[in-house]
Amino acid sequence: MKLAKIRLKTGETAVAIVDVGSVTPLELPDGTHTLCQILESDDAVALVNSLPQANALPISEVELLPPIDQQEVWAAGVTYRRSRTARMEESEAAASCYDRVYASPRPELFLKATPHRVSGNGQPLRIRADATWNVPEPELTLVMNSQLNLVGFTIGNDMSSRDIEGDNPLYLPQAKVYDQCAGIGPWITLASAMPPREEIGIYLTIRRAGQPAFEGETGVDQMARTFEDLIGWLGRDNSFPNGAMLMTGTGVVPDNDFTLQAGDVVDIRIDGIGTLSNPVVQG
Ligand code: DO4
Ligand code: MG
Repeated sequence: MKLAKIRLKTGETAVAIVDVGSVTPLELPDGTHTLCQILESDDAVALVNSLPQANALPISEVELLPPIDQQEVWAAGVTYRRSRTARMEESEAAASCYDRVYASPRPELFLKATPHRVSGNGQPLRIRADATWNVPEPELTLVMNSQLNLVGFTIGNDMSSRDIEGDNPLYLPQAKVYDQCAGIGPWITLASAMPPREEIGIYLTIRRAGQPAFEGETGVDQMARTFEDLIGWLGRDNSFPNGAMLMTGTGVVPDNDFTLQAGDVVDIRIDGIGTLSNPVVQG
């Protein structure tokens, strides 16, 4: 089952079941069930199936909102060999840090975004006005409830300013966290509906003036860590009363001479979920 947050033509927002080409809004009792509350349930599929449903609508008739309520968005770094190599190339000074973190038991984890910095499908993502080398990072994103149970998956775009990060690793929060720095969506696939981890492909296409300017792909089987390991480290002495999302790191990095431009469109497709598409703006 896939669940989306949508805005109807009336302006009302709703949680909806996603099918091929259509969405079915749920009629939530007194508006008391947010997507986040549904994800808290021991059996989200059963809960959703027990709720009254409105008529299905063509997906083209609704606006897809980011499938997030009040969750913090975290990210893991250097979980794929490709990311390790790219970071070591971008920063001579910090090369050994990236090399060490790839192999260390403790992963790199950082706070990526608060909900107001997140863009959903079709909404713009930003490249910083003060950055010169910017890339999208296509990342399978874990959706956890307040107990850090892994309840679903979505697509994340960990927008990154490589010149800022490469200048000094202490600048990482500025390279990663700013307005419209995180794409999340287009919806959440509940865990029971995902393919096995070794069958999940991640595909990135960056379009410029309608033509592919970069294409790349990887598979979650290339990730050096397990989901359980990452969630375990995230939860150490850390509580998430509203749940959390965790981007699991990128295994696709464009060549070093590539930088995003305003007007580019970034499409990230992940098996079992769908495609997250965002236009890029700057400044
Ligand atoms: O260490 C810098 C960030 C790495 C990252 O975001 C990734 O590997 O996806
Ligand atoms: Mg990343």
